[in-house]
Amino acid sequence: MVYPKPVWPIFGELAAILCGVLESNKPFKTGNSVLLGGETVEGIKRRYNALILAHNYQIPEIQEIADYVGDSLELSCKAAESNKDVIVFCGVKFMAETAKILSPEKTILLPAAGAGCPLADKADVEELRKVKSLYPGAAVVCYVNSSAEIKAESDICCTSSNAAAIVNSLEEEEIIFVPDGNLARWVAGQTDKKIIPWEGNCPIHNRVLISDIHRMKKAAPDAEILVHPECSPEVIDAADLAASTSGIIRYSRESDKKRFIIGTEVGILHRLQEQSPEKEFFILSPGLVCPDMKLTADVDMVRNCLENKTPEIDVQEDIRVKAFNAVSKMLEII
Ligand code: CIZ
Repeated sequence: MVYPKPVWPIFGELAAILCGVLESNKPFKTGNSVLLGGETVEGIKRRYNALILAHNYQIPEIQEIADYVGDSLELSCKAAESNKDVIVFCGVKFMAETAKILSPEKTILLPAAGAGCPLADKADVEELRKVKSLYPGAAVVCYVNSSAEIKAESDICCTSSNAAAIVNSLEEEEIIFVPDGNLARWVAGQTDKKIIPWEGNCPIHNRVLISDIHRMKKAAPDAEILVHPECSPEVIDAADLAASTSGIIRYSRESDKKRFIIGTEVGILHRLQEQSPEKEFFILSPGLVCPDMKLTADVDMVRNCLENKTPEIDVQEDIRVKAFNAVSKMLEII
């Protein structure tokens, strides 16, 4: 098959226009006066015409040097809106891929070459095609935590903050939801549609136990428990709120409560504390540490990645065009 030649500026502009809808929930912008081997971060970024993005789960040191900190979609939109040539995405591979899907004309760098996502790895294109053949009338909704190939095979993408709205916006009554089974079941509770869950999960969120909730409720009975919908249904049921990382950050900032127990990756505590310095945050379980997120271990890795322009993330053009359709359809709806 022959695919049309890429029309980069059109993709970039379209992504930026579509992303405009996320403006109301702006990622938090950090300062960046830290020295990177004698040169300020500002200096090194200027030299390379680069933008540094850090996911909410990154270590504090990395969040501090970033232009923007946020969830994967917010950051990919920041990349699309930016006029910089080089984007350093401090996160994991599917996030950098999403940025490349929206901004093919830019150089997207991922400082930690091996930073993957075991949840994204749970979905395989051949398996998905088999499931699709079993449910010919079903739409496929893929969570943003998925490979570019899975996005390309899906009708529409979603994030944890818009998953139920995306599912409810579709005409189809049957939805194959890939790859997170816990998120799929959480969405099933918010729709009349039949959800066919993929049985993948995030080993970090899935590790949280109901006994963690009981233990922490005893230790801090006045605190509210906020968990991510990648946690198991029992944990979600026992919590006060299930929400995306940006949802957890917004809720705790706006709430009258003073103490919160957080059921998502520990890196988020830095941003929570920064946004609400007068409040107290506790992690729900000591197991909430993502080894892939922690592979971006220090600022030197970011500098080396910029100096050497590697590891660079690329997405095969035919896959990228199809994946762009799934991501841009989501952006049209939310
Ligand atoms: O989309 C993201 O960044 C992830 C992994 C979770 C979230 O809820 O923000």
